Amino acid sequence: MDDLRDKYLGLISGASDEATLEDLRVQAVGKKGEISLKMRELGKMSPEERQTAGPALNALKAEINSALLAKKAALEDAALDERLRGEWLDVTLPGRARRQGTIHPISQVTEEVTAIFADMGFAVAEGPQIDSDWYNFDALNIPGHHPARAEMDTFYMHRATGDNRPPHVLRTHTSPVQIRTMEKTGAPIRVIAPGRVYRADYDQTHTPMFHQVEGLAIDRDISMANLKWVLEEFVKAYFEVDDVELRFRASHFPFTEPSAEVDIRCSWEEGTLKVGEGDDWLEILGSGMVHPKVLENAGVNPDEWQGFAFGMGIDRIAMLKYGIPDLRAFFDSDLRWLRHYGFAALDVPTLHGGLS
Ligand code: 2U9
Repeated sequence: MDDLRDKYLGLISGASDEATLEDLRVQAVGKKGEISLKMRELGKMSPEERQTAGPALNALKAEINSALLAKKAALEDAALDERLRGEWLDVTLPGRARRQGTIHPISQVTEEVTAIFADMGFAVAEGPQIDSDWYNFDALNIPGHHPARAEMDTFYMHRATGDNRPPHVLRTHTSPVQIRTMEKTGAPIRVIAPGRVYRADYDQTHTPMFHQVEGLAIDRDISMANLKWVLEEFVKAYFEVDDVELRFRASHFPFTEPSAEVDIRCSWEEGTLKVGEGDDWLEILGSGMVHPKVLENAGVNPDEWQGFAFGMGIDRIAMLKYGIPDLRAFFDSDLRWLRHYGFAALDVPTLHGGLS
């Protein structure tokens, strides 16, 4: 038994991995291991011999088992130490500067415009970018033969030959969103609808996709005076000036009557726009009182309700405020341009925290 103890304790202490340890366990204390075989021999012994050999064998088995467990724990500790040595890192090293993304001027301006109108009680409405020609044209009092349809350079969605249903289009303005809002909630309404719009046009001042924000306020007694106040408040907040002067020029849109284009007093000094002073006028948006036919088309009774609507180009007002010279660069994804004109992430525009 002393030989067995010396042999296995020596082998266990010299084992260098868990697999060797397992082999040793099977050899020593496994079912057919040396100690188990010795235990089977107890039956052939005299009762006196059995009385000393039995407990001694049990003690040896227990000693080998605990040596196996202790060695296993030691091997696991050594493996962990080895891994930790490999994974060591110096937490006192300075952090590596990472390139940070920026907020695109169009996203920034959309947020700014939203914050300003939200402060005046306008909610944001959204809708599909592909819509039926009813929502994009007919409901807005633009019938099939109307020149405005041709003027808008519409992208028509392809239909299979023989499919005679009316076509769908990429929306040419966000106005279908307001039609859907009127249908869904009825009057009164105060919403703005910012989003992408599409027209087949590409030159220095036009891109086939651009962004608009339109507004709609419907109530029992809304007038052009309310429109003027809302637009004045908007222009002051957006351009961050205390005073502005607005000029309404008579215009024509199929969906508003009367209609007006709105200019703001400004000056250009060395190519820099100053709003609220000077001898120039800058056109920034179109507006008017919603045409009774449009209200009717959207299920709002024009004998009971009336309201104003306006529309402006987000890309254009972004260029004006932030001095961005070329519209097409907005959509080039040029990293240098994005870093130059982009805004800090997480710096959310609010009226109290500053817009820009
Ligand atoms: C409904 C009723 C009326 C929205 C309006 C304009 C005038 C307008 C242009 C500005 C620059 C488009 O991006 S732009 O080229 N928009 O001049 N938009 S009134 O009138 C509506 C909209 C929805 C139901």
